[in-house]
This record gives sequence, structure tokens and C-alpha cells, in this order.
Amino acid sequence: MNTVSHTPADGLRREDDALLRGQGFYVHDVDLPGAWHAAFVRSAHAHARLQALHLRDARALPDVLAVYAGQDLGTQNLPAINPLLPLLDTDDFPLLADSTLAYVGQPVAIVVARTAQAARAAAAQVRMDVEELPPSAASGTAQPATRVVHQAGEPPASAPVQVQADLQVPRVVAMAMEPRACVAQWQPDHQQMTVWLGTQTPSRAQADIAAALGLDTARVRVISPDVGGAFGSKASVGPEDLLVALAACRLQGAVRWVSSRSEDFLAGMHGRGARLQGTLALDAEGRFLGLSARLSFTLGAWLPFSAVVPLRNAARILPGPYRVPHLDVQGQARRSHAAPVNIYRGAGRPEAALLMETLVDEAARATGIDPVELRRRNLIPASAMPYRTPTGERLDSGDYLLALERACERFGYAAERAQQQARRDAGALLGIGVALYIEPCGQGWESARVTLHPDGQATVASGAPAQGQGHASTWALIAAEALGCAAEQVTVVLGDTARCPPGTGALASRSTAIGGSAIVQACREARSRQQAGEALPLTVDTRYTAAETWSYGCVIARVAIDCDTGHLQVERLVWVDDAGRILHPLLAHGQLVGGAAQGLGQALMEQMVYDPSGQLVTGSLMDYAVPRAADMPPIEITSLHTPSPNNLLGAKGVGEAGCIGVPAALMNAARDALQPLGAPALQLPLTAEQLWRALSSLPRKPDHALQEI
Ligand code: SMO
Repeated sequence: MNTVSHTPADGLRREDDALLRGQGFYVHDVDLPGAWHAAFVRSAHAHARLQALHLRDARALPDVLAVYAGQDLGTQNLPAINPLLPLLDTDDFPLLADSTLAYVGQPVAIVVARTAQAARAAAAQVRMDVEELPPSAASGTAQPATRVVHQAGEPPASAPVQVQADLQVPRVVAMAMEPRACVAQWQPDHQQMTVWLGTQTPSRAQADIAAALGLDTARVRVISPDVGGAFGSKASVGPEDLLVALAACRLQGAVRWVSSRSEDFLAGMHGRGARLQGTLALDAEGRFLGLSARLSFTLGAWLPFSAVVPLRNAARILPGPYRVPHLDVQGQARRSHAAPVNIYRGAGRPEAALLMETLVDEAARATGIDPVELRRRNLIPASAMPYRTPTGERLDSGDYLLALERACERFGYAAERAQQQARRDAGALLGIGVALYIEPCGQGWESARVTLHPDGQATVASGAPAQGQGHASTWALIAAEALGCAAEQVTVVLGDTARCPPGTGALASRSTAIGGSAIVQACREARSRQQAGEALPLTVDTRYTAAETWSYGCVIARVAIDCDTGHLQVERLVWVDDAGRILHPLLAHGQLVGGAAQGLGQALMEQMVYDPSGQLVTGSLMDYAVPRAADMPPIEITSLHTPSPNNLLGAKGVGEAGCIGVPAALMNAARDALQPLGAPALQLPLTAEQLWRALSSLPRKPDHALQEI
């Protein structure tokens, strides 16, 4: 079996039966007789001049077919990136290092051997002569790679209150359960390249691979079978994928590569990594007058396709769900001598929420106005929808005040505040943190192909593949509703450029809104043609394009900080999310919880650390903490369903929400917990070490530090 074709099956998620029985089909499972194995020689230096590369020993080893350095493959460059912001630095970056090494983990040569072990052993035999160069500062090079500016309104003549925030958002790794993998098979007789690749964007991967090989797109087939998570890290091809395809072409056969977890840490796509500075100005009644923000994102040594997206999103989303008449947002992103950074679940949305919500809480402290009340006074009212923001975005629909009120009701805000006081009086460090967020999603175009068969069955092929979201289940429900049949009659085909129409892919919380709407549109047309008497089978191909829609929500967290150890315990997490119309409640809920887990990880423990020489310190799961089941608090979710007017389903995005609201709420809760001690500034992740240091360095020890509480 080569491709994943989900056929009718009992159960709530049609994917699960095979997956739970161990019958999933991942890239690793592609078993081509005679396939060779690739391994990569990687840079051990963050920045160095490569003076000589000694390949002879490796080439002489038994079972080694080939060792290619950059010039052996014609010195190819990585694909151009999406110019969503003006690019100030358009330097090409080679697939394999040429004269310069630019990050630890950078591919320098590819080894192809008869076994994976032989490939790795040969890669270890490659030596290089280098002259070390100083790596960039941790914040990146002096010259930005891209910039963004949004300015609107007049600066306030006077602002009685001004508060500031200066936040570091650590670089993190996406930590998909399934590391990257790629199998490429060149069939000389057919002049056809087939590449199995876990990817969010099969069509773009097809185009990128075809360009690297100098082939027509039609000669390349990309198959993305079951994929064990992506979260943005599989949104763009990496050099390894293109090199595996190039090697297969050169050797006229099949080559496979499965990344180790260590390689994914070292050279996979990272996420986040930014400094966010802001000033919020208010009048005496607590009305927001102006926001000024400076955003500095640190990218890696090369820019994957969507590298500028996080900066672009953070800048355009500010000032979030609030009315702010004057805005001055300036941002930039710089390269650095580190692994590439791309979109990661949220992609700039979490950064915008963190900065704005931290400022709002700072303003609440400065004015003495309750943080919920202060938000109430400044939220964009539902009556103002659709609303044009000062950065030029159009918020399509939503009731932000309702989300806040519902969250307060569910949390029991007044009672919780009273209880907090009582526990504080007894010596506890207890905090309540509120955060609202808005979330652009569902933008652009997606494709669908619907076939009605004479036996009453239907086949839906979509351009939006799945990496664990359960799209096959949702697409079957959507098609069944539109066709007036049972979901069991619908077969869903995903992730294969030979069997699916060209598509945008599964990114930016857009698949249900636009991929789902494309299915509805195709189904409607198919039905009307069938009713008009057209003979079966009949096939309809559609592309559906939509304007962006905006999800939103409100998170309220209660945390307790241990006075002695600094350990932060999330005691309650109440969350109201509005993702418009929900098509598959179970899967939407799963997306919310999964996003919250990654949001919690970002907030409390995850952090990629490079030392000053550019070596990765957190290169394994011994050094990089991710949340485990026991770290997850109970999550109390309430859903609102304000339909989006912008697509056929009224759907909005749901996949990234947890990464957006949860870190901001936890930051505010942690600082609120330390309020009796002056609410010192904190940074993510809110580790026990940081909180313990904050407690230890405070001028006065908490009175209760020695009490049993
Ligand atoms: S961060 Mo997403 O996969 O657009």
C-alpha cells in the first residue's frame, strides 16, 4: 500500500482503527526492495570557513554507494521564500554547505549506503578543515532580513498612565511524535520521481522537488501518508528532503532517510524566538489611548518558506481584541547562526497575545482597576463587527465581551478572587490570570474533487492533507451533509499529488474553513449535475477562496506557586473559544486540548538554548522538557459558535488557539501570584528555577515562607 485512502469504518474517527492496531502507514513504513539509505554529514560549528572536506575514507567504505558534497550535486540552493513581507536579505542558501558553515547541524554532505548503519558510519568518517568564525549574537545579525511597520492614528496629547513590557519568547521545537522522513524513488523507465514525505503541503513540496531536479512538476509525485504530527515543522521542505530526491535521481534508484530525534532537535525547523517590547498608554478612566510595540524575531541561518509569517502575524494582530486609537508597531526579523525557524502552531499569534495581555495586566496594576473590568472597558464591541483594525485587518465577526463574561461565569471570577484573598492571607502564592486573543485563520484557497459513483458511494479528494487532525473523518461528515448521504458512503483521499487536486495544504488553521468549504461547493455542484440527469460516475473539481476569518477566545487560569521550590501548579484553566461553526465536536475539542498542551509547554518548560559559541545545549529529551500527562491540568472548555460570514461553512480555525491564549493567561497568573511581593517581571518559560530565583531575590521574604501552609 502506498497511499492512505480512508474507507468507511465504524467509530468516531475513521483514522483510529488502523492507527490503534499499529496498521498506520508512515513514511518509515515505505518498503521498497533495494532502497538505499541516506545519512548526513553535518556541521559541528555555528560559523566557520570550510577549507577542506575529506570524503575519500567514507567513499572507500564497503556498502557505500556515494558521498556527495555541494559541488557534486551542482551547488543547488534552497527554494525561495514566501515574500509576505519585503525581503531585505535575499541571499541564497545552499542545500549543502559550500565555503561557509552557518549553523550546527547544517548538512555538509550526503552519504548513500546499502544500510542505514553503513551510511551513518561513513558519515562519521568525513573530516573537515575549518577556520572558526565568530557566530552572530543570540539576537541575530546586525542587518534585518525583513521589517514591518504599522502606524495609525495620532499619538495621544497626554497619557496619564503608561505601562511597559519587555518579553522574551524562547525558541522552541515542534516535537512531532514522528520525526521527519523522506523516501525518494526515481523510475528511469518512466522518468518519474515518487517521494514519500510527511508534509503539510504536498503540492508545494512537489513543485520544490521538481524545481530542484529540473523536472516538470507532472514528473514528480509526492505522497504524504499517515503523519505523526507537524505543527508547522513539516510545512516546508528542508534541505534533506531535496537532497534525498537528488541522490535518488543521480543513483537511478530509491533512497530513504529517517531523521533521528537528535537530528530533529539539531536541524529540524524550530519555532518562536522573539523579543517583544511594548508601551500601552491609558487615560485616567483606563481607556486605552495608544500602543507602541517593537518586535524582534530571531530566525535561523536560512529561511524556510514561511519564515516571515510569525513576525507578520504578530505585527498585524496587535492590538488584539481591543480598541486602541493610536498604534505604532515596528518589527524586524534577523538571521542567526542557528537552525532554521519556521511557523510553529500559532505562528506570531501567541506573541501578539502575550505582549498585549501582559500590558493590559500591567495597566490594571498601575490603575488599580480590576483586570477583567479594564478589559471590559476596552474590548471591541460585537456591534462594531465587522471591524477594521488599525493595522488594516478586517475582523469578520465575534463577541469578545461575551467570551470574557462567559469565562468569568464559568470560572466564578468574583468568588475566585475572594478565595484567592483568603488563601493569600493564609500565606499561599496564588494567582489568577486572564487573557483574550484573536486568531486570524481560514484564509486563501483550497481544492476539492468529488466523485459520485453509480453505486451511491462518493469519493472526496482534498488538497488539505492531515498530520493527525482527523481530516478524513471531518471531510466525510461535511460531504455526507452536502450530498445527503451517510458518512460511511464517503471515501476520503488525502496527501497524494497523483490522486488529489493541487492544494494549499494544512496550515494556519485554514483546512476546515476553506478545504471544507471547497468540499461543500463541489458536492453541491455534483448533486445538481446528477439531478440534471448527468450519467454517473461524475467528478467535480473545485477551488474555493475565502477572505480571512478571526477566531477568538478568553482563558482564565488559577496557579499556585510553591514558596520554597518555585514550582508552579496550574490549578484551574477555564477557556472560552469561538471557532465559529464546529463540524466535528470531538475533533475540535481534541485540537483545543492539544494546542493547550503545547501552549502549556511553551509557558512552563520548553526552551531551546544555544550557548555563546552557537552549540545547541538542549539537543535531547533529557535537556528539553515537554509536558507529560501529569503536567496537564483539567481544562474546562466552553465553546461559542459565532459563524463566520466569510466561508460556506461558517467555520473558523481551532488548531492553534491553545498555543495562543494559554501562555498569556499563565504569565498573567504567575505575576498575579507574586503580586503581594510586587509582581516582578517574569519571562517564559515559568520554570521553578526562575520563580525560585524571583522569590529568593526579593527584598523581603514572604512572611509565610517558613509556615506550614
Ligand atoms: S504553524 Mo501552522 O502549521 O501554519
